[in-house]
Formats: sequence, C-alpha cells, structure tokens
Amino acid sequence: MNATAPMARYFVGLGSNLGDRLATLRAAATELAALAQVTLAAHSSVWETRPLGPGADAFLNAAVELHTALPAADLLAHMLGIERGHGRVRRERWGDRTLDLDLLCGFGPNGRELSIAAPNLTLPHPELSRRDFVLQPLLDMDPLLRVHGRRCAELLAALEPSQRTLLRRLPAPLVELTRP
Ligand code: A4P
Ligand code: MG
Repeated sequence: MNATAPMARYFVGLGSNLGDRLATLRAAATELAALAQVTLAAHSSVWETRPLGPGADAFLNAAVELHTALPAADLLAHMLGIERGHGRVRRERWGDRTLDLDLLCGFGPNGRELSIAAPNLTLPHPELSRRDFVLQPLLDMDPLLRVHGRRCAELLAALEPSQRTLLRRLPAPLVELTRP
C-alpha cells in the first residue's frame, strides 16, 4: 500500500444469533483487522440484544472502526467473504444468522460523510438511524459521531420503546488487548 494513500474511516456492524456468538464476533473482528490495507482503529462493547424481526434467539451485536484507502465496494466484498467463511446462508430477510456484517457509514479523508446509492451498496446503511443495536456500539467508539448530519446520541434518544433491543452490555471485550 502507498503509505501516503488517503484513508477513509468506515464503521462496520457485527451481529450473530446462532452458535457460539461471542467467538464468531471475535473471529470476524480479527479477520477484518487482518485484511490487507485495513487497520482496526477502534471497537465497541459487545451488546446482547432482543431480535428485531423474525429472528428467534437473542443477538450479540458490536461494531468496529476501520481505516483504509480501499473503496467502500471493495471493503464490502471482503466483508461478504468473511460472512461466507462463517457459514452464513442467506434465507429469510432479517432472519437468524451466524454472522452478519453491515457497512454502517463512512467518512472520506476530508472527514465528509460518504453517501452511496449503488445497486449493492447503500451508505449510510438505510436502517442505521432506527437501530439501537448499531447506534449504541457506534457511540461506544465515538460519542460525537454524526450520521445523516445528526448526532447518533440524538438518533438513539429518539427511538420508541418498541424499537429498543438492548438487553445488556457484556463484560467481555470484543478484542482482547495485547500487552507488550
Ligand atoms: N448491501 C447494501 N448496502 C449494504 C450495507 N451498507 N452493508 C447489500 C451491507 N450490505 C449492504 O444483505 C443483502 C445485500 O445488501 C448484500 O449482499 C449487500 O450487497 P444481507 O446481509 O444478505 O441481507 P440481510 O442481512 O438478510 O438483510 P438486511 O436488510 O441487510 O438485514 P440487516 O439490516 O442486516 O438486519 N436484531 C438484532 N437485535 N440484531 C441484529 O443484528 N439483524 C438483522 C438483520 C435483523 N434483526 C436484528 C439484527
Ligand atoms: Mg446484512
């Protein structure tokens, strides 16, 4: 990679409600961090959440901040590869899943929010502002983050009780800190 290539900031949501959910989220975070030309800059807490939609079992949700010069479409392609590696089979929309990786939002090297409306990629993620299980992890990493020009803290505070899914913050971190 060109060391001077301009970096964008991307936020990726992780979700799992099948199998060993924490092990899956941790493996996915490690695999995202190991992608060529990608740096893991921050990670949220892990949250247990009530399933929104037809899913039967509680989810674990988290998010990470990645810095990269890759275009958003290339990052999404890598994310879909990681999902497939965890046995993700696409069945019903919003249904149960071993691993779901969503590209939540991104900011260009100038700090400006990226807005994309391509057939296979919408950015910011269209459901972001209605989901506490992505807004809260985003706030864990950056309490001042703004999406669609609005503070995530405001979007979270505006959610109706029926939209709220957060059950508890896990004491276990998503990524173990390695001490020198
Ligand atoms: N795609 C377009 N834009 C994006 C983007 N910003 N990020 C396309 C990721 N993918 C994007 O995705 C279908 C296609 O969307 C991809 O191939 C990509 O090209 P998918 O993951 O197969 O579809 P899905 O996940 O079944 O549906 P959808 O609508 O993406 O569901 P979500 O939004 O992922 O929600 N409840 C709790 N508590 N926690 C959860 O994590 N997750 C869902 C699924 C439902 N309920 C939940 C949770
Ligand atoms: Mg998805």
